[in-house]
Amino acid sequence: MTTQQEAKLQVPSFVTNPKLISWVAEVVALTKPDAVHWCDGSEQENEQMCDRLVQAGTFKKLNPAKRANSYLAWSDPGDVARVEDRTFICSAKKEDAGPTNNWMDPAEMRALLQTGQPGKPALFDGCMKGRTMYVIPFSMGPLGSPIAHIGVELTDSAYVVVNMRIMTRMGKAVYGVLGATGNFVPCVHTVGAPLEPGQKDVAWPCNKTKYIVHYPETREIWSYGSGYGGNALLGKKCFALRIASNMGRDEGWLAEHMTVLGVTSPQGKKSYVAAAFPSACGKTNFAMLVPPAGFDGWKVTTIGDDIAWIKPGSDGKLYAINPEAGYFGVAPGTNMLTNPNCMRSLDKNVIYTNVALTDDGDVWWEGMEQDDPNGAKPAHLIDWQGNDWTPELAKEKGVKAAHPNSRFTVSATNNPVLDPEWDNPDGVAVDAFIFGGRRSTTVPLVTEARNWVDGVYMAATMGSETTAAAVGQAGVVRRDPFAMLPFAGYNMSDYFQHWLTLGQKLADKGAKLPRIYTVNWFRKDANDKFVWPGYGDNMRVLKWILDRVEGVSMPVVEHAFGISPSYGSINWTGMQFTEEQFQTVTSIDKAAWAQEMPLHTELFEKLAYHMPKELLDTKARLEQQLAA
Ligand code: SAT
Ligand code: MN
Repeated sequence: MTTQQEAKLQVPSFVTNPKLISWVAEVVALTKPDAVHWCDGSEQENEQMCDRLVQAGTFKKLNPAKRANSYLAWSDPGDVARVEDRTFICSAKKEDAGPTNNWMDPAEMRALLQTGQPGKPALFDGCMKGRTMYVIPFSMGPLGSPIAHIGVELTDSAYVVVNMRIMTRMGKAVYGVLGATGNFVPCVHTVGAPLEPGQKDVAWPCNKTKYIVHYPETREIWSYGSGYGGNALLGKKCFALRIASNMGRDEGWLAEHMTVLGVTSPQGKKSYVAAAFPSACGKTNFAMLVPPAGFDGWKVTTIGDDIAWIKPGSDGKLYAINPEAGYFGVAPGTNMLTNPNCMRSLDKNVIYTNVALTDDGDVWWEGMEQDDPNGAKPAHLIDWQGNDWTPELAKEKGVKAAHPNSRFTVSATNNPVLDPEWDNPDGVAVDAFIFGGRRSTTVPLVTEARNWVDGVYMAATMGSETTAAAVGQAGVVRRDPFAMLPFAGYNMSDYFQHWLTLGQKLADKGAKLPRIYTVNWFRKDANDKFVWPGYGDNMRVLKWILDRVEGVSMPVVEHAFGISPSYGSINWTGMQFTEEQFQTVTSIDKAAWAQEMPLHTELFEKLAYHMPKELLDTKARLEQQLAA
């Protein structure tokens, strides 16, 4: 290091990890920022960042009487969601990334991003010129928890800093846990928009070229060109799922795209379920569910809304933590009807991204008209692209006030139904796994798998209609195994095998495995209308699941895929839902399944390399049963 470089580094006395310091120095030398800021996570630092973002035009401060200490950011219109086609798993061997991930040879990728080639400078070379590099130390999971892991993100985006402060346990204490010898996952992020001397910055810098890159063997993340959500907040999907799934495979635990929620019965019995759904399919709503009429004394509490890390305990049970500390939730559709607890958590200390701005400095998104006494939309708004918006314009031209993937970033501690155990370093014991897709046909409301292998099969073959959470066409059915298609950091067949192996290991030890369920809240009728009301009424299904786990005796419907409730075994108090409607959401249509099974075959053919034999056998058995 030259003295000039050392002076630029400005290592504070509380940073004592030589590996961290030399890595930061290396990345500084490559990316050439004007300055380095080591984040301490303090209130004061946060204020400074927010002021900086207001000055840059990235943040608008919202009316404090409406939303205290809250801000609104509008992104570049080309930078609004995860970019799956620009996301790479650069394992040494292509087959280890598998056919569902984009792969590039790590040496080739490093040449492109980090080292350059003759006549072709590396993308990260000088990418932070004119900007400050922020060093963000963060813990995924409670500080010092045996289930938690530490990461450090280097970024040139202050927006990332303030979001990471909400989404993770971020700050000075993490350097303490790291100490002089601790390990961390290195995460490098740039918006990819260096500034020439005197050049004026834009409110949302980003680059048309985007790379979201993971090196699973060395547990590294390099992200270029996007400032948005899962592309830029590297603790989230990049670390907590893609890198962590690799750590989990090697070390015998699970990193899953799951919400974890607690359910307390009127008798005070507490259970925990972990539920996987694809992005923008209602995980946050499920995690904060308000039990409906007829469920007096029942309570649902949140451990996490998006990601779970699950490790086997010495008693053979599976213990889950939420590695995150906040929620990066979808705004549109959220209202007092669909998620009152969420609405109540959004009045202070929130960062909004790509929602609309009201004339009195508040935020608005599609669905909030539900909460207006007259069901009315505001007469005027500024939409997420900064244009005037009126209900008339929306009707005429179909312009959305908020982007369909607009988000709120809010601390878990704002949640009025946060589970008291959410920060417990030991995690909570999982009683049941739930897997759900968005399917307007075919898949019944709820099914219990007869055993672990059948459950893994059902999760592995899950399909779901695509949403706005990723760039691309929405509403197309694609296979989304375990809701992990965009997030599994290694070969999907090996991932299936990992689930099977873990189950077998626990069973061999005599452990009682959590039961596995699939659900589908999204069946539609002949008029294209949802039949199941969803939201709070999902409690009725949840209770059936917990009754089953408890061993409550009740009549059930047995079918090829497993066990479903009879009409009479669901608590319908306070709800009008006829037996006929129940049929519409639970029926197994043989013709529909005859079309569905070839899609399972297609998936298994694509994943033929290392596809576990148990799953192939299960498929053959199901096909036979359906044909009979
Ligand atoms: O953009 S994120 O990955 O953070 C959110 C999501 O798509 O689930
Ligand atoms: Mn998610």
